[in-house]
Amino acid sequence: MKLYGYWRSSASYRVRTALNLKGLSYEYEPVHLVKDGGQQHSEAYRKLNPARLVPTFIDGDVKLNQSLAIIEYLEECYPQNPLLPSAPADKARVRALAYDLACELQPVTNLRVLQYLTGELNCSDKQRSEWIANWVEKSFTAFEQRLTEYAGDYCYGNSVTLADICLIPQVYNAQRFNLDLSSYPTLMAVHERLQALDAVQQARPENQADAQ
Ligand SMILES: N[C@@H](CCC(=O)N[C@@H](CS)C(=O)NCC(=O)O)C(=O)O
Repeated sequence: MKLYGYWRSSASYRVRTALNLKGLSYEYEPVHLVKDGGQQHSEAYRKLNPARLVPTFIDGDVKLNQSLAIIEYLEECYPQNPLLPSAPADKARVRALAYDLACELQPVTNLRVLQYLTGELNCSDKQRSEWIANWVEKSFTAFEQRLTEYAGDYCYGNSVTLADICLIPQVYNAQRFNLDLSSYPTLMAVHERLQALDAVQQARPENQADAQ
C-alpha cells in the first residue's frame, strides 16, 4: 500500500489515522503542496490524480482518491478494528457526522480556496483569517450540539469511528489558526481522548517524514 500525501493535509491525515487504527502498514510518498508552486500541480502527479489534490492511495492495482472513499474501501477490505457501526441508522449517523466536517468545513478552508481569496480576490490576511474563523465557528457549533446527543468517549458512542477520524484534523487546523475552542467542551473532550491513542499520535502531522 502506498499513500501520496502531505503532512499538514487534513484529508491525508484522515487516511493515515484510518490505516494506523486498522494496523495496516504502508509506504508514504510526500507531495509538497507549497514547494515549487505545489507539487500537486506537477505533470507526474496530475497523471496520478487529475484533481491535483492529496491524498491518492494505491493498494496493488487499485488506485483511489477522496479520503472518505479510501477509508470506506479499507473498511470493506480490511474489516479489523471497524470504523463504522454495523446497524444502518448508526452507520448513517456516523457518516453524517463525518460529512459535516469533511464536506461542509474542510473544502472552504482548503489551500486552493484560501489562495484564491488572497490572490484572485485580493483579500487581506485579516479577511482570510475571518473567513476561516467564520466557517470553523459555524461548523463546530453545530458539531458540538450533535455530540451532546451522540458522544460517549468518542464522537459516536464509545468506539472510534470515521467521525473521529474527520474531527482530529479539523481541530488541528483550528488550533493552527489560533482559534478559541473553549465554546466546544464536548468536542474538545472527545479530541483529548483521541489524542491518547497511539494510532492517532502516529498519524499527527509533526510525526510524518515530510514534516517541517
Ligand atoms: N475531499 C477530498 C479533499 C482533498 C483535499 O482538499 N486535499 C487538499 C489537502 S487537505 C489538497 O490537496 N489541497 C491542494 C490545493 O488546494 O492545491 C478528500 O477528502 O480527499
